[in-house]
Amino acid sequence: MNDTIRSIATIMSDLDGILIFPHISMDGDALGSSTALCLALRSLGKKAYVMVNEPVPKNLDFLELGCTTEDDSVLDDVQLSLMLDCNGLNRIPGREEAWARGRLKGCIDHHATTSKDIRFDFQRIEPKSAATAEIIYRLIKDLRAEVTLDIANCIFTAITTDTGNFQHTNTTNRSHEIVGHLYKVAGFNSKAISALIYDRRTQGALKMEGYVLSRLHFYADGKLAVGQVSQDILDEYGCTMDETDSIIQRIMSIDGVEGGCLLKQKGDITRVSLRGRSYINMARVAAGFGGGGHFLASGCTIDADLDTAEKTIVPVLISELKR
Ligand SMILES: [Mn+2]
Repeated sequence: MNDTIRSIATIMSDLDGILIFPHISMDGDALGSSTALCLALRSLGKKAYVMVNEPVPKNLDFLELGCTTEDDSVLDDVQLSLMLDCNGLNRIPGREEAWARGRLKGCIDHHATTSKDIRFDFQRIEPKSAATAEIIYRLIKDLRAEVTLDIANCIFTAITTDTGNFQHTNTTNRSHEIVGHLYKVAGFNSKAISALIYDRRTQGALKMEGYVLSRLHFYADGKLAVGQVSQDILDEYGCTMDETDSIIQRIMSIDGVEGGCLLKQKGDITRVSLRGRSYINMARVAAGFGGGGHFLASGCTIDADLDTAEKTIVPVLISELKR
């Protein structure tokens, strides 16, 4: 059962000491939604932090804004632990203890794959929202907090990244409408923010991307494309894993590709990014490996090296293509 945004605003108005939890491998929506809400709560005189256990990605450094912390004991009294852009403990690994500190537990998300490991005191899950930030923007309005320039930048980043710059099928009238409102915030400059997000790549990152793209494996008459990113390749070009995020979009730009899969070495295991063009159910594929996500964009982890992971997931992807 979904709670209304208004009722969530009413509950939160009476609370102080709020820890916000974005999902692991935070992206523009997870961090942007979290920071936007954190700033709004602080503007209302409340103590709030975004609880993380990994560094903020380089291209999103302008969204940090003094909100993130890795310190479990940053607040004496946690009245609310709030999950954003995710809805299960498997999405906040390493932060379970901090999560448990909240006397109330809440969740605001747009992922349809829900986990049943937590009983939330309130929740709102809108699978039709392109970004969690579309819910957060309305919540900030209902909290009667001002949408400042910093908050506008957070919301814009969240929506532009989760919609693939307004190109994915999740983009709606409302995505544009909310962004339309952001243009009215004094100082808002979408070009400048887009340049911060998308146009700060290194020469090495482009070369690494070229290396990976020139070695794609194609299956099912070219309908499935699989790429591999090893730690060695990242090291050779002086890159970090968060610089591989754009590769999957490049894969999906190939004519005829219905399913894209990028395998990324993380120590002894492989992280998997999955994208679909129109009909392949990538949420189901990811769920089969203990991961999660959306119908056309999901992710999971396979406890194996890159080649073994590829041999494991390719048959699943091929059979999903045929369903
Ligand atoms: Mn999201």
